[in-house]
Amino acid sequence: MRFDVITLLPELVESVVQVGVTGRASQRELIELHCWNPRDFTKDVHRTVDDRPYGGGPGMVMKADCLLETIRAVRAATPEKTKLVYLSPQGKKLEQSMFREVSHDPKIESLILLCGRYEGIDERVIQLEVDEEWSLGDYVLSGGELGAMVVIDAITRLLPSVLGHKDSAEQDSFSENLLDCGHFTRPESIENLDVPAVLKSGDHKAITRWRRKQSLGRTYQRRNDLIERNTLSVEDSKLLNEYLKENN
Ligand code: 4H3
Repeated sequence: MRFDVITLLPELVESVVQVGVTGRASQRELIELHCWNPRDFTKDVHRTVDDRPYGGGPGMVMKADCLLETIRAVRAATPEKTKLVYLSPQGKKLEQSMFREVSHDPKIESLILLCGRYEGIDERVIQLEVDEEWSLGDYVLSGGELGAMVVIDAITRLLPSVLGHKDSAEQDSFSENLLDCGHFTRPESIENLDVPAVLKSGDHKAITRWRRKQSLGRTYQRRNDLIERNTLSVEDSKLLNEYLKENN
């Protein structure tokens, strides 16, 4: 997968391919990141990227001209099968299913991620060029870059052969709209808190069952909206009832 990010702060976005899982994926050429700075596409001596908003008010707006020039250059350098996404609080709230779709869709070979700064970008750029608007959630950030980095990270770890263990992405939280169970490693006891005995039993069927029960119970208690979204199977309902009985 190829990511082209349009940003006034390329150093910030590039850090995502310098470390961790995304860093390794980039080294192994499973992903490619290219940053494009609209400042490089200005034509005036001051390299102006922003201007005052029509109608007045505080703050500045990113100018359309350098953004359109940047987008034109990006499109010339990228595959046809692309989607241009603007990160903003007005967008569709991101969730795992959207990342799963993009990571599996053969019609998408690359993503162009457009990051605003200041008060935002000239609305006409959105009308002319943006395919989708995506949001991290109901809060305002000083730029879209963190959103772009979230998108790159979340998609990269779903690409085949990025994660070491074959199904570790499928086992994650949200793979089935459920929260994850708790995880434990050595030592067996910390300040009188013991690892649940079943996890040391070697009984893999019992372990899978315990983890599923924990997932269901935690989702019910913390994010009931996720439970209400799908109807639980008979077996899952039974497990959830057991969890609720065991945990008062
Ligand atoms: C995305 C971007 C929040 C989100 C963002 C989010 C700066 C968008 C500017 C940038 C506009 C003004 N804030 N919730 N900020 O995903 O270009 O909002």
